[in-house]
Amino acid sequence: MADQTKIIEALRNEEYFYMISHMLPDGDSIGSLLAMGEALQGMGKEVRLFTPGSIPYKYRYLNHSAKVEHEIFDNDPNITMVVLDSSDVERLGIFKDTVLKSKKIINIDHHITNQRFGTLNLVNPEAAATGEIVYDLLEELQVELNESIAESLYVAISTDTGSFKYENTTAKTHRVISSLLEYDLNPGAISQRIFDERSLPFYILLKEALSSIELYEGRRIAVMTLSKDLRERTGATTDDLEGIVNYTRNIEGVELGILFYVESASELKVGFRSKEIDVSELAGRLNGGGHIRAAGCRMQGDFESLKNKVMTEAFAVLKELQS
Ligand SMILES: [Mn+2]
Repeated sequence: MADQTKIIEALRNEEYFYMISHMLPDGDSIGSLLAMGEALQGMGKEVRLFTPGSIPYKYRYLNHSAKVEHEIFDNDPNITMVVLDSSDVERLGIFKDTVLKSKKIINIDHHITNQRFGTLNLVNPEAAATGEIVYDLLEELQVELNESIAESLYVAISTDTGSFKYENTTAKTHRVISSLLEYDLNPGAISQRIFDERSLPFYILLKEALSSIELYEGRRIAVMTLSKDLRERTGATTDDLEGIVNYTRNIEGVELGILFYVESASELKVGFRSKEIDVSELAGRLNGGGHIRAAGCRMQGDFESLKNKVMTEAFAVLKELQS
């Protein structure tokens, strides 16, 4: 029996679920978590929702977001874990060990680099968002959606498609969105809240990020550098980092955009964006992962030598693209 069928059975038959999404939660992880949580509760299940780390302010208006827990919990290996939008268990942060102890782990995701750590895995890299997979599951479970489930799924799918601008957007995406819009959603208000409105510290940080840009390889690679110290000086939170890396790729003629975020003297976070290069593969060479046009990795060591290492790989993939 295919995992998807077994997952439907498990969701129908089990009584207790812990639903968990990844750290540094984004709209897809939060929206999928809230939608699926509310749907299962509506089916009479006992459900607790978890994210490692707090929910970004702009998503806190979503129904039930206040019910999401962030602390480690007592674990009973018989409780079914539903992990959403997480390519590997490391991304579960403090919940990793608890999840791995469970006898039943349902892994629902769309990252091409997903490690298939579940006892049941539903991984569909064709789906634009985990929210799209959740929509299909709820349809198969014959769950009647309501306005708040529809809004959570809308947020999940619209964020992971960059408001339907990214190339992961498909006809299927729009079919799903079309049926969600039947539930009296207000896409203008949602996109103003989720995409357009940013904090003032975000714009101050963006100014610093833009002035740090270096161009390489005939302006085909754009590199931004930020540090935790700089971020804190601007008053920006880690949420405010979201989306900044996109400004590298958006420069005319740039193929590959890189953001170096220096967390500490020995820790570096790297974000990749591209127009044609498969950056999930590039990130994979550096023990990271992600999507074809948006990926990243974390590295340990001193900044200058890590930067050299990343740039060497970046130059190599650009050369492969040209050849
Ligand atoms: Mn996602």
